[in-house]
Amino acid sequence: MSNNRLDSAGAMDPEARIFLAGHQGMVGAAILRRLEADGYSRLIVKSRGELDLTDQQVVRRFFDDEKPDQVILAAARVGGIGANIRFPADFIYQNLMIEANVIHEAFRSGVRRLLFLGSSCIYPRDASQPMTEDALLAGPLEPTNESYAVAKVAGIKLCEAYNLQHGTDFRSVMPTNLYGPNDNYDPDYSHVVPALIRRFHEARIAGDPAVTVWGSGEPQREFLHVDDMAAAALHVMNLAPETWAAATRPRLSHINVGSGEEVTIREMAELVKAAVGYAGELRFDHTRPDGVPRKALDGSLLRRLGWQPSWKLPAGLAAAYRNYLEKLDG
Ligand code: GFB
Repeated sequence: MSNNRLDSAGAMDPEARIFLAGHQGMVGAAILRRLEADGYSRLIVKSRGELDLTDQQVVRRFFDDEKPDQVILAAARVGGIGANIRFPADFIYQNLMIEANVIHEAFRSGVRRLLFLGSSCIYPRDASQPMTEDALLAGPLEPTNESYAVAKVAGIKLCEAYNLQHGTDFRSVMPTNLYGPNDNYDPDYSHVVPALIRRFHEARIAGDPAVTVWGSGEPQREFLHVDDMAAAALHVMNLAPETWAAATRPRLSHINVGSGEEVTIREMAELVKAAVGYAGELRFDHTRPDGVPRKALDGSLLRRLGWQPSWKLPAGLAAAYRNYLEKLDG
């Protein structure tokens, strides 16, 4: 197996040919910006129309032709609580196919290092908070996103299994709830932050007296700006193999990417309301699902390895709202 253009410290060489899967999604686009800013110039990106990652033959041909040095797997079928409840078959099938195809074909074509992006919903619904990496598979999952979570657990376990059987260096990162530029603003199927940005904006323009927030407002969520996530992804990807192995012993698998910025949904609604400059009231729709009551990550392991977030919520939400306005104009 080649050294796949890793430098003497085990980081990715600027000349490495890095396949970034999912560069048009929110996380992938942030990682692409960061890779370009860091001077990586031989990036391989393909739109969904050019490369269907759920199609094994297509993915095999792509790896045979391109032979990338490194892989960052940010492609996934994602969505908020509404989408997870409405499309469980799509979430489990598409994510399993993407992961199995990309991880296996990366291995087949000789890729040594790969980064897989997961989600904090892999942890059990009743895990003690904040959740450490070893909570994985210690109990039942949250039912509203079980399909997605099972697929993401499978992705971690694929990486782990290839490491154990084949000596690869496939790493997984588990981000907390993300927000930022390039988000999906679909009113029914997006995550809470983009949904609220859109709803508060539209209510401000229309002069509506109140805005509806789903659920009780009591669930707690931890939020991370996607640019911080991109920095964390490359930080993990560039850790020396010995450092990564020592940190993730004994299973060589996954690490949390937390922010420590935990708020209730009511508090988040107040923050978005302020960012948008809306003056009306909040109403809570108790017929809508709350999902898991709390989902905070223990991010101390990655902090000990030298990464920390730089965005704070109010500034991050203001920037996210500016991006929403730009998208409306564009
Ligand atoms: O962002 P969200 O869908 O993610 O919802 P989850 C977070 C919380 O916000 C829930 C409340 O308690 C929702 O009830 N909420 C309030 C809203 N108003 C809204 C709204 O207008 N739209 C949305 N979407 N929520 C997802 C998982 O869960 O998190 C995924 O289903 C994934 O699989 C993702 O893990 C990060 O944290 O509840």
